[in-house]
Amino acid sequence: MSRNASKLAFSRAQRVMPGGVNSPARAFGGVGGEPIFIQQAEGPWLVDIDGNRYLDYIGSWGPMILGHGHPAVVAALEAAIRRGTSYGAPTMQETELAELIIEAVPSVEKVRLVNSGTEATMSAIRLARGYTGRPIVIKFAGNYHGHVDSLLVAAGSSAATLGVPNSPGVTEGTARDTLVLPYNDPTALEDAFARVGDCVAGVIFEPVVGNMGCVVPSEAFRFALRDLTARYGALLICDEVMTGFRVAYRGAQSLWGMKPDLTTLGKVIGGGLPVGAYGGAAKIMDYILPAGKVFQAGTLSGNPLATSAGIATLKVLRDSDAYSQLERSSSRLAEGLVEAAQAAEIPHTLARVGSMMTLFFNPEPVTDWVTAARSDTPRYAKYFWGMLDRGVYLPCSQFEALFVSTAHSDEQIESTIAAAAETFGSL
Ligand code: KE4
Repeated sequence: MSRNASKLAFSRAQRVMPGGVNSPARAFGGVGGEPIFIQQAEGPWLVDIDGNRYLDYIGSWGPMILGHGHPAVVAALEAAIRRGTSYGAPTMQETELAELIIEAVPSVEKVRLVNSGTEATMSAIRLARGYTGRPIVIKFAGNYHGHVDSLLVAAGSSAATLGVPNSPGVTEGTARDTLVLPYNDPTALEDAFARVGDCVAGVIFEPVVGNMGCVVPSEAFRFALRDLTARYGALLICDEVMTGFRVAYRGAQSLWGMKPDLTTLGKVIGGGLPVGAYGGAAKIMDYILPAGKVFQAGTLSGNPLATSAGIATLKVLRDSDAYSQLERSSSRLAEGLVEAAQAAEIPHTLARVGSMMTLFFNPEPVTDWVTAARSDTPRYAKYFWGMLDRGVYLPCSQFEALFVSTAHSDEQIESTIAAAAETFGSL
């Protein structure tokens, strides 16, 4: 496969943008080599600027659950763009998207639309601090919630200490109010609440982790999250930016029977355009300006193009058999990948919830960041490039999830499995 045009494009991009990309996740840092530049996409396909075609299992890191260029989404955007692109004034589309989200997610009574998942989590944290009057936020190692200063924090010398910055530009003062704990560790959470529980504003977690690879929370961990936050008066913030409308129409919280205080959303609800959202009980959300005093604003929040694409996407998901189709194709893909890895005697485990999954090059089950970090990342990199050369575009990191769309046909799932079997044989 020639990728000369991408090579030239990347060196040009590097001259004008840091690292040649607008998000480090796309820079192929986790697999080596240089990123490919995309010309266009349709259904399950990506086409790069060299004309190479790939089956797309990134789906823009989650949003493209219906595949690229779904007719309902294209029609909605074509109609919307003829009415203008942005007004800076309320529109019916914002209300309609908010109503769809509220109808789908029982724990959400009111919602505020923003432009990204980061804005959603940043605002939810500010709201939790404003609502409770408390400073501390608890997050978990291996969970990513966007580039929010107070969440770009690593665990201190021991996980029991408050956070230390893990990015230049994040001050000690900012990190000081963030406590980083191990995921799937109810005891660590209980100990933390015993020590600082009365100062905790909120606990933010991924209800199915996508950002250390796919990791499922244990029942004991899920119980501890809700029980301890309720007992100490802290808000439970369920970050469904990746899982919302992805793993189920009503989100991962519906799979676990959880009722968080706040939910953050993004990705799928924009249908590929920039939309984020945070929502929860009306009595909490009404603390947000102009109903309340917690400040949050945004020029393009609720943009008419983005909300039109989101509405079209959610209506297709709500009114079709999308999730049973996704379950069928995703379970077949998972089964085929495991069979191929076993046949090649590749040490691995696979975690899947709905149409998001990760094949870990790791013989032990991955339950937290410590176990995830023991994965064979060089081997993952070889797997990634072997699949790319066979026309399959996977996440460019072991610590991400792949996504199946409703546009992936049975034949394309089978050809992906065949490509994996060949690639495993070469590892
Ligand atoms: P954005 O600001 O990138 O829209 O959303 C941040 C975010 C928040 N919460 C969760 C659970 C997320 O997964 C994300 C973003 N996900 C990454 C991929 N794992 C986005 C890829 C990127 O940064 O380019």
